[in-house]
Amino acid sequence: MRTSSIRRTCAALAAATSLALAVTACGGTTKNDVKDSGGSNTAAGTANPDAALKKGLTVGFLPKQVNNPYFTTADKGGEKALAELGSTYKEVGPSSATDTAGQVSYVNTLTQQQVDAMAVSAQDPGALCTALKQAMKNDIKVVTYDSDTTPDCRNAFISQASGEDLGRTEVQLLAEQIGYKGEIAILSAAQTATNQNAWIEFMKEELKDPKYKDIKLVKTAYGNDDAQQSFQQTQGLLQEYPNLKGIISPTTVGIKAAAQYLSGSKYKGKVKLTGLGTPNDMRKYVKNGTVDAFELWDPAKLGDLAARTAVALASGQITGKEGETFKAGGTEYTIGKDGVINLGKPTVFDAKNIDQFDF
Ligand code: RAM
Repeated sequence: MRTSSIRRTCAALAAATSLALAVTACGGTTKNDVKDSGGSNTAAGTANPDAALKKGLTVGFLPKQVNNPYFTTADKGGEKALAELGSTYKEVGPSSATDTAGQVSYVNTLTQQQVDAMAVSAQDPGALCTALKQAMKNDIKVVTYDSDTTPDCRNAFISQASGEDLGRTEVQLLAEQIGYKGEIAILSAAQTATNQNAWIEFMKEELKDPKYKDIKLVKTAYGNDDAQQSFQQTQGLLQEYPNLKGIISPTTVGIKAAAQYLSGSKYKGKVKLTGLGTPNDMRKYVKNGTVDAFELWDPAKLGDLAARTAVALASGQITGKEGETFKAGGTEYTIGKDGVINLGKPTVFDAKNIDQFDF
């Protein structure tokens, strides 16, 4: 057994609760012996771009929320990529987007199970950090995807698109739809969500441009990525602000619930709605005139890149440092500042193109 393997398995032992795992971890032949006997022998912290991609790894996906169609699509992308790479996929996660303690315990479980890497979408960056650092101490590679932690709590972040682009373009889309005038509100996900909070900051930055001087952001509401709460929050916004002209909902759960509310109300087509949604969720609201245009990336591609990055990290091809490059599914990616890897540009969907997409 290599030193790193011993360090890893015995450190994991500290976190382990079962004797069976303890025996496996510090005695006999383990999965890690087999795995580490071939492939690269990269010292921690030094990337070897020529290292072969390891096979037989296990990568755990931990989304914000398992019963959210967005994450189902994203994680399926990860599963497919791992099958192609000869590694194993598993998914664990809470069913509520505000079950922060649940997410922490899933990280601990994956650590105890000694997965090779995990891909995590953070509900609450603060809460997850200690558990993720513990995972990394156990030589488990950590990538965040969709919703980041702070850079010291993971090896790399797979960003769906530049946060600045997303925040600014959502304001631009809505401003055009309401003729650059009137009250607007934001319907977000959980109050702690790193991704939504980052986008909202850029929305506020964009709104400082004098061309939006007649637009007023009156409230940010939180529907917690729960369909019913998001529906009620939309209803509440319109009761509180009867002159509301538009809503931005940067969450697939929120925008769908808001569209559902608006389409059955007197506000249909009058109060404009944009944000981030899946074409399959939003198709009917685009066709019935509730929504003009909204945007998103392909979640499956995000999951695919998260899986490929996890395997590249676990194989020692990359360490997550700025400037390192690697190939994932035929495309070359360069790791940016703070270990961020950008998937690309989002797509804007409207009546003209929505039927070309199926996710
Ligand atoms: C929801 C989640 C996810 C976000 C998408 C746009 O499904 O909040 O984190 O990226 O919306």
